Amino acid sequence: MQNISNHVCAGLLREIGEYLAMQNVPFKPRAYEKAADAIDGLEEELAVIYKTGGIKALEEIQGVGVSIAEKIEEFLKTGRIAYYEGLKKKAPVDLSELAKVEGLGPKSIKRLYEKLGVKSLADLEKAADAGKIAALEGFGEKSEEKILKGISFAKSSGGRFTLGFVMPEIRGVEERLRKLRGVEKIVVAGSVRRRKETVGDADMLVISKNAKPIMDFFVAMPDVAAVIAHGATKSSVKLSSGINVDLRVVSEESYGAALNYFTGSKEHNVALRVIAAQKGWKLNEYGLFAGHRGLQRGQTRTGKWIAGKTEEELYKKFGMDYIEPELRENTGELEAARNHTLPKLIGYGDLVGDLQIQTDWTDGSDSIETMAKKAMAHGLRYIAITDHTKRLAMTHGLDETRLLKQMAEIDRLNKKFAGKIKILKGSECDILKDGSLDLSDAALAKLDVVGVAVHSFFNMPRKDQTERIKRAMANPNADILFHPTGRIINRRPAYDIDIDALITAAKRTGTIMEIDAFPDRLDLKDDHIRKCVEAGVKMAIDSDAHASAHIAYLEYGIAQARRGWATREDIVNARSVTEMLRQLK
Ligand code: DGT
Ligand code: CA
Ligand code: CA
Ligand code: ZN
Repeated sequence: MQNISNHVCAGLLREIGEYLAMQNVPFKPRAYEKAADAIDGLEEELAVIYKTGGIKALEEIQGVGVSIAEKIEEFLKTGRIAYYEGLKKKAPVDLSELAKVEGLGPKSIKRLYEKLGVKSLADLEKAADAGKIAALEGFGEKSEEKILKGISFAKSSGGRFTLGFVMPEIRGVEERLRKLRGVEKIVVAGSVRRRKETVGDADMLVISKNAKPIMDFFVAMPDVAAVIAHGATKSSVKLSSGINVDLRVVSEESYGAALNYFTGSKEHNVALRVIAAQKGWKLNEYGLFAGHRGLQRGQTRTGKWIAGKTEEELYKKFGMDYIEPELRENTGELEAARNHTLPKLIGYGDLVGDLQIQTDWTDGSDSIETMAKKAMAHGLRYIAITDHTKRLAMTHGLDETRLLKQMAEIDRLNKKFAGKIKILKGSECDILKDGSLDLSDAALAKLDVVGVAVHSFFNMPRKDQTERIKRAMANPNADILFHPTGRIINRRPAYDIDIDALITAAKRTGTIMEIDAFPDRLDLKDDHIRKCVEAGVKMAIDSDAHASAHIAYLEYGIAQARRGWATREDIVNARSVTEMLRQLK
């Protein structure tokens, strides 16, 4: 079976619908669109649904009939849909690219092709720039403006990868380069080093006296799909995964300045340069210089060289404490560094527990025992098993009876693992439409850790959605609000909620807010975390693992917590199990 995400499958079905709409086929386009929407809203992976229930289970998905279920099956099995490929071959335009432009539907794409020969995004931009779209009947100036705006959004949001997708690839490249002769130092900079939740491209720096063989090796790596640039000091490639990587050679004496420059963010760099200028200095990727007049780009020793060998030294010259890369977004870190009030961020080795883990009792793929063993391998001292509850029928969610059975199994395993790891009894209890919980209070009261989460009715009005979640948080059994905003990166925006009101409610009710570490969730976001820190609301960093390999995702949750200025004290599962349990309701 192919490893295909729901998002990719939904995208393909949507495209089928668009091709059909271009051919003026009635009804069918809407059916494909509906099925795609339903799949996008699924909590469960299609592959899992199919694996457990076959094509019949696919047909049970809202809006998915026999014919669409067959196509999903074909896609899951072979990674292709012949029907889609046939439609694509017949159509002359790049629909997947053009349909990304907001407000541009299949019908208008068809007209733009027939009247103006628009086949691609580039054609579209050219036509709009030339004012040709405004002149077209049924379009006008307003829609041309809208199209131009849509093009720039499609350009800016497209092509960003989640950190969790990029990180393993880039670490692989880094390791291969590190082994080469002549590499004195190799380091990843840019948004990857800042651990941003999504990454445009990866930026790497290497110190070497003989860079040519390194550049030659870099552009010839087996997973390079295209060489964008191949030079003596800078090369750029596109990996077969789609990620672009820049590699630059820097000199040892300006290593700190270069690392600082290429780590960014751009906003942080600009602000630091302004501070330098106020002192009569100049800062660039070669170093920090006094008496900047006459200094040319590329000259390293003109002007009086002040600092640049290490980043620590650089910040010190500014009278600042060292600023961790995760903080470099120009959101107050420079002032705090100067006032010596930067927080001591939670460390990458500080977690001792994981409070959200799904198993094969519901939609996870591994047993409780396998998850526990893997958690031990990661150095964790405790985990909470938090399977879904009955309302999520698709996941085979637990009712009160099965929950009791699971608790007995956990008791058995705890005897087996005594002294090694503690398995806590928990739940990812569904928040129902009215804010009540999916399991009885009596059942929840028996558990060690209760997470509550929204998995349905994403489109409620802001006030209602906020009230609904607040009601769930007020339940004396609800310990943690799981993935509080529900956003899924590159797929689904957060549900409309008043996050400040939820943080206030968390404070009042003693509910813990989760930082869900799953790479396409990373929910809470950095600015929400900062608000929790300021409000004194405790958080938990959880993997949301649905397979034992996912426990490694905790790293991305820690990164997110650091980007939100969180310290070890802010995170409950950085504490021993006894201390952690004491912080629950
Ligand atoms: P990304 O790739 O979009 O995820 O974000 P970054 O931050 O990696 O940005 P990128 O790859 O364009 O550039 C890498 C770093 O180089 C960036 O973080 C800061 C620095 N940089 C790039 N352009 C400028 C600029 O125009 N001015 C300044 N001061 N720094 C820049
Ligand atoms: Ca970058
Ligand atoms: Ca770059
Ligand atoms: Zn799940």
